[in-house]
Amino acid sequence: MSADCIFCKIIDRELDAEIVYEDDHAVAFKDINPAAPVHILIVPRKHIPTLLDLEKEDESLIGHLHTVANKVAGNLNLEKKGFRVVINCGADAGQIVFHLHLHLLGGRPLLQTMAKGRGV
Ligand code: DGP
Repeated sequence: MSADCIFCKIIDRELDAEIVYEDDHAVAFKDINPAAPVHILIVPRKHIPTLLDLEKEDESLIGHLHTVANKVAGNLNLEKKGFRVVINCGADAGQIVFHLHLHLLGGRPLLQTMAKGRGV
């Protein structure tokens, strides 16, 4: 846990969030500023600031986060129409929370959002 990390606080229930899934290694909750009808953040319980901070030992964890994304997408009935999974890394990608997270986006066609720059 990192003391001033908002996602660590959500994981530890010090901050409120609408949690839709959790297990021993990951927590998934609704984004506070959704860019699509479905916008879920999937975070590891382990505090890893960015994708660049992944270590060899985290390889199974990053795979697990994608499995969780699939599970949550299934729970929210996104399998048929599809969805997008995005990781922002660093300033040019617009990363604002420095606790590694996957954005799971769906519920509408998303091609236009990439063109407009809010593919998240
Ligand atoms: P990124 O740009 O990849 O770092 O996206 C961070 C996302 O986190 C952004 O879409 C908004 C969301 N977010 C920021 N603060 C909070 C919060 O306190 N609660 C929730 N649920 N989401 C948050």
